[in-house]
Amino acid sequence: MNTATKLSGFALGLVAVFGAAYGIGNLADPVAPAAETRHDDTDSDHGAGDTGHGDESQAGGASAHLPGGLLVSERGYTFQPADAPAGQFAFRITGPDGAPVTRFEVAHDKRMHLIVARRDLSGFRHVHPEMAGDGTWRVASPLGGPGVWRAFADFTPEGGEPLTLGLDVTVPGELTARPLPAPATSTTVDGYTVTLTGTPEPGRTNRLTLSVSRDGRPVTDLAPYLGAYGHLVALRQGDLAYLHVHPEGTPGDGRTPAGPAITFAAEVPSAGAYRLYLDFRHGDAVHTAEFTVLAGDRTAPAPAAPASTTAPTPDAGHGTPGHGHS
Ligand SMILES: [Cu+2]
Repeated sequence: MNTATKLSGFALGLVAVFGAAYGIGNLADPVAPAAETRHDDTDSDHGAGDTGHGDESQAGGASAHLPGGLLVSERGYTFQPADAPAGQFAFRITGPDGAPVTRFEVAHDKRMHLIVARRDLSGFRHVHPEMAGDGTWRVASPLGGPGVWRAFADFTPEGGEPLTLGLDVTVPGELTARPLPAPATSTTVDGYTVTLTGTPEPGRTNRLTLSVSRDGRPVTDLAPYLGAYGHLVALRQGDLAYLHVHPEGTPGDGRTPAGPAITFAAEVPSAGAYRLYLDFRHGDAVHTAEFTVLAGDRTAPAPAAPASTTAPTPDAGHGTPGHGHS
């Protein structure tokens, strides 16, 4: 495979890197976006990476390529909350003309993916709102309790490029801050054990493999969910920069097994702590397995709960973060 050649090109910019998540390797994903979505910075960021290792070229000047989800408004599109009755969450995406957008491309089976996580990285949910004719999206509220939540609208405007906008939403009430769980390579959810191999290193594409078992036996009959055997979202601690990563291979392509392993190609935009959320389907149910991973400098201080939280939250029972992964 000439995957490495492709990767060196993709690594030239963060936007391009995230684009690679959709089209990595020889996966012919029909919704694969063009890697370049913006041309408002120097042209030298693009197109020169096919001949060698371009990893260093962005080190000093990547500010124009932000990870997804950090902005509430980008490229003329704005994520606006809308009034909703109790128990519902509603919003609109307005376009460059200021009017609500009503035409979206289908990407991974849906026109709109709404992901939420509380700012302390707890409470992750991935849901699919329904759009009314006026461009208002509504869904049963996925916000699981008091606190400040980050909502991510992950969509593709018709004829446009994929975009993820982020919006803070406050749920009133008494907040119990939760420290970030320590890095781990295995977790359990709903009776399944999910094991992570691979470590993300900034500045390169990393292969992450998540293997699913139940009762000690590998699960080999995962069901396709949104056109894949797994969906992986990574959120960076500190600013909740958003990476949505899709696996290598697609169900039914004749070479991608239905488990136990789901392999992703991912690149993280910096060193630091990330929370990974794997959505997978087995039978009729969708499960979400969560991991904390550390990228980059593992001699750095261990991640802690955000310093501004009011409650001191000693990391009792979580061991020593920062050196726990192989
Ligand atoms: Cu979705």
